[in-house]
Amino acid sequence: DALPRSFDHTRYHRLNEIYSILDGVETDSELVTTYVAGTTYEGRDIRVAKVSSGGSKEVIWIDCGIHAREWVSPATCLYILDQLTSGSSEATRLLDSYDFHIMPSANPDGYEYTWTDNRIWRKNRVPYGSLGCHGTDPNRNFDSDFGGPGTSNSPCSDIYHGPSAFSEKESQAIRDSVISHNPKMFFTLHSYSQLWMTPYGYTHNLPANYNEQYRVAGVGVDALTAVHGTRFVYGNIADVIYMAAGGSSDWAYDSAGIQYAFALELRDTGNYGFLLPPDQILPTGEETFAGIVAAIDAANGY
Ligand code: ING
Ligand code: ZN
Repeated sequence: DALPRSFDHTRYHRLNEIYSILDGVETDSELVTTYVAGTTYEGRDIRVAKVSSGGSKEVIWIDCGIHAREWVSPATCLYILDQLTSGSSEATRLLDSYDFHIMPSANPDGYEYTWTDNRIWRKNRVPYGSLGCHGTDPNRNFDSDFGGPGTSNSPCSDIYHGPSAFSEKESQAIRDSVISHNPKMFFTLHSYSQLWMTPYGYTHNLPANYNEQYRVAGVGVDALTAVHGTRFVYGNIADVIYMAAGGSSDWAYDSAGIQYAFALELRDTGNYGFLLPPDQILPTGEETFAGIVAAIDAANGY
């Protein structure tokens, strides 16, 4: 449509650019309001864009960038926000039934650190312990078998679970927003490995509705692959990647009661890894959006 657009999917953005884009779309689009879900240790806002055509509808939750170095994840949240505010017939159809809550940078302190100091930093930046180490892994800090397999109690580890469940502002922000908006579906976007994952990470046991989550994941993957031929593997976290306790999607399913709780690993399979070239932002966004739309429709029984 004729509205000014502030999106640029040809490069990665610093946090202030991401937030300027949110400000721009909030100003330009009647569909968008933003809110602050939390404030980090270093004082940065953790912002969420709510996309809604009015009324109170079922909610779709999408968070990106919980791990700092996975740059294509925030970029993909911005692509999804662009699509949902584009005025397309598909966006209109989706917004007739759903409100979307999109958190493009769930770990802003870590993300900025990857731009200024260490491109492959993963965690947040809170100092813990006597060894001068920084950072808790927010995706080990949820109350889903906290401290269980695939976590570390060392503040120097990349998978440090933190001193207690929900000790961190980043996990608190997701918890509090999710609980208050009660989404029907939960998507958390990581990179890399090309996986569409269902609970659980903390155990090889399967959740009660595993067959249904697996069905919807399969529909999502088929639609994703149809766009550019990108192959994804799907299944439960513990089997398709590794055991990992304290993850957000396990918490979303077990504690928040969300029946569709997916963790996606976007491009690639390791050729570039976290350093995915910016010319892959657009195709990654296109295929991921197609997959998520198909999964939403599949969960609605289409
Ligand atoms: N992978 C995820 C990680 O946190 C994951 C995999 C997802 C584990 C959901 C547990 C729950 O290790 C990356 N690349 O971060
Ligand atoms: Zn990750």
